[in-house]
Amino acid sequence: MSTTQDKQLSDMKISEVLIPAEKVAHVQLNNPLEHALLVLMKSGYAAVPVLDATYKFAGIIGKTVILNEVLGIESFEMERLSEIRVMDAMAANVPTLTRENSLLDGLNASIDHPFVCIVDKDGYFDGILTRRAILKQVKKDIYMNAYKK
Ligand code: 2BA
Repeated sequence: MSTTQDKQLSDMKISEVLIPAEKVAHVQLNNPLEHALLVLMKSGYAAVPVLDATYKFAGIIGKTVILNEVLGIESFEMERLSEIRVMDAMAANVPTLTRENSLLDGLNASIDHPFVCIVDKDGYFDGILTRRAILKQVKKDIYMNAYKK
């Protein structure tokens, strides 16, 4: 049986390289932007998924969007961080895939997105597919094909 080690990217499914939900930093729809900014700063990520109270995927929130929300005419109005909720600032219209999608589908989506959120058939959050995971597989493919010649 072939393992992830020797599989071609074109034969792989997203489930084989997914970062599972329990390892992904996230925030919730009702959180104030202040909490979201804290999660982003502490984790070091530029953007993280947003989930509802039942762990269904709702969107993505990032540092740039948060800072834009509190940017006034001449200064940042930091008190607004506690007044605005994540649901009012997040990007909701982002593509999602399922763990059964091919890694090639993931590669296509990752051209425009640093990470793609993976959901199950009912919309529950399953994890993320990162550019890093895809690039590692692309590198393996290139090395494997070069070695075959
Ligand atoms: P960024 O935060 O812009 O991170 C860009 C790349 O920088 C990451 O690429 C990774 O290679 C590196 N990096 C950033 N912060 C890191 C950290 N705390 N630990 C290790 N490496 C770090 P990718 O791994 O391809 O991730 C793409 C994007 O996926 C990230 O963009 C972030 O928005 C999101 N992401 C990745 N892992 C996550 C996780 N465990 N929880 C939440 N979001 C995650």
